[in-house]
Amino acid sequence: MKMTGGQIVVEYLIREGMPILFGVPGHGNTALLDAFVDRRDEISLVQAIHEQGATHMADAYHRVTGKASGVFTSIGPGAANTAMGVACAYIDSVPLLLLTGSVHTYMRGRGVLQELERTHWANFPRMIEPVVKRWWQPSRVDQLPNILHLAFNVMLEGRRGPALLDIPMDVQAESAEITDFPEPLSRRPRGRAHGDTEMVSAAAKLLLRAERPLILIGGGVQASEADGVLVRVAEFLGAPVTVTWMGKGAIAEDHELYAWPCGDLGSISGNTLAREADVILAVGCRFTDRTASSFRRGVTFNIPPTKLIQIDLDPYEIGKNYPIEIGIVGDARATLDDLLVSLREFSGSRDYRATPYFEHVQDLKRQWEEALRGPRESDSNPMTISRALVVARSVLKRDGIVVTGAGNPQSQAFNEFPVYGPRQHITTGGFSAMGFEVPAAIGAKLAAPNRQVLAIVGDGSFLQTVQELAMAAQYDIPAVFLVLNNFGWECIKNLQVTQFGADRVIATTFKKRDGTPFSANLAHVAQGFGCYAERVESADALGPALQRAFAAERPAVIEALCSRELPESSTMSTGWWDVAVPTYHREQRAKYEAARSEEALT
Ligand SMILES: Cc1ncc(C[n+]2csc(CCOP(=O)(O)OP(=O)(O)O)c2C)c(N)n1
Ligand SMILES: [Mg+2]
Repeated sequence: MKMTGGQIVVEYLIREGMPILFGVPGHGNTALLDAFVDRRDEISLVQAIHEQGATHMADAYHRVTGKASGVFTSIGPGAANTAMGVACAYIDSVPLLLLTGSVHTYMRGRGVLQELERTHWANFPRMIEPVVKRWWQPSRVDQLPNILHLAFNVMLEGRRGPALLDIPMDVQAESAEITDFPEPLSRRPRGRAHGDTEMVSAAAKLLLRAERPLILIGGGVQASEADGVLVRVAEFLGAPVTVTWMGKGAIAEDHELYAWPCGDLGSISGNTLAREADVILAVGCRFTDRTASSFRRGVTFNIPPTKLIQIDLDPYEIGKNYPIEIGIVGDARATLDDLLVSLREFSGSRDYRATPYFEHVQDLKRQWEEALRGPRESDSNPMTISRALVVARSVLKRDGIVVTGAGNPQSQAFNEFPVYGPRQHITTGGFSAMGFEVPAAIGAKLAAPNRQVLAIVGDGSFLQTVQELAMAAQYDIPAVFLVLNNFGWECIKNLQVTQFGADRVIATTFKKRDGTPFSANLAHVAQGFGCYAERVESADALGPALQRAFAAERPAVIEALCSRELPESSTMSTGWWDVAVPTYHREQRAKYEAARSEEALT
């Protein structure tokens, strides 16, 4: 059958079951988009306002459904605008197919409109190369079927991530005789990668001997849908569970063994249990500085002497930041399934509730709740973010999805806002990127139209991608956006104040030249985009406003004015984070150096 390059792409995406793509057109991809016209009942194209928004939408669509989606852009600026969103997806191992338009093969290097060509012709792929697993730039139409199957295998197999097809305009438009169109599953490995049997049984024995076992979970647990077996392993061992940003939600956070997060932003319970553990079972996590309190010994971890069992699909992560007792390369779910079988072989089930360790875990959890009580119940006006989060949690249904991105809202939701199931806490973990929340909440709502979706977003982050509200209004996507407006990049201001002094605030608050605080009226802005919107000044008014927002059944923004001065403008963090202090701040520098001397990069 004769097919154009565009038709081949569309046919293949449909065969893969890709439901939706997000993007912005240009002259560089009209030939590709034209091929969607005749297939629009089988696959949808959604217009974003900005290509960054499109990538966050596609990314969140996957995080909620587990299905990969795609992004389409023109050449040059349209393609370059995706860099941020593709980077977020890459660092968090999210599959995403990026389809960019590229220079006609016969014009390469001539400097056509929007071509990057001074070091190499048609050079966009090299701009994005560090954040895609692999990229292709076909030169002929008949290369496309093979490239498409490879791109899907690359995105979906092993540690997932984005793939790029940079498709020349002529390749989109010209046709070739395609006789052997690949059936996706005829070329894709199936099943899961199990960990080494001997190592799994060694891990089971070590865990059964442990007196203070702890389970640390990262994004790999969510990606492999290992949440069910993870809870059974935790209950079998009576092991408390702590999480990274990417792991949050894999265990219901009202489970008695849930210990809240560890790390620099982490909780009393998460950090105490992590540093006291004799054995840690870490699954699908990278041990970043944020999880490990910048590797400062004894703050979050004490590895060694704590013995580490690490399970990860990517061998690169094993032993990267801490030495291991046992390292197992494997899919989280398959390997935990095997581990549970092995545990049951060696031991009967135990009544963990009768142990002193369980009592200790409960006691630490109570301490954490107690520590949060002040900011949560604070009457400060404007309200604390902690109080706003309590109100938001009381409104959001149990299976609601919460989306965060950066700043205080992301950190505080991590520590203070319980979620009750996997794929319900959508956040940009590795990149912690401002601008993620608005488009990601839109993508999440499209992915789960029957569930509530709530973005919890700071004013700074909101303003970076606020334009996507127009897209949400255009498509009637009823996500709710709670904007915690503290008139600035408050978490960074707080860092300046606590590290350098109250008189060292620079370039972080939004102020007029005469020093008066400034903010656009974000509710009015949202109304202008066609959203339901309210500005709320007191915590008591927030609950009813959020109820109205969910009832509005169209995109809705609730702007809540929040505290701007410490201590009300922040909350507890019980770990350590290595953020450099200049030597001329002598006192602070001395303290910083003392703390830094306890970091151990092994
Ligand atoms: C794109 C991007 N630029 C800069 C940063 C650094 N940064 C992290 S949080 C933050 C401020 C966030 O402000 P806001 O969203 O208003 O939340 P707040 O901390 O004020 O509550 C900044 C500038 C970032 N994470 N992402
Ligand atoms: Mg702010």
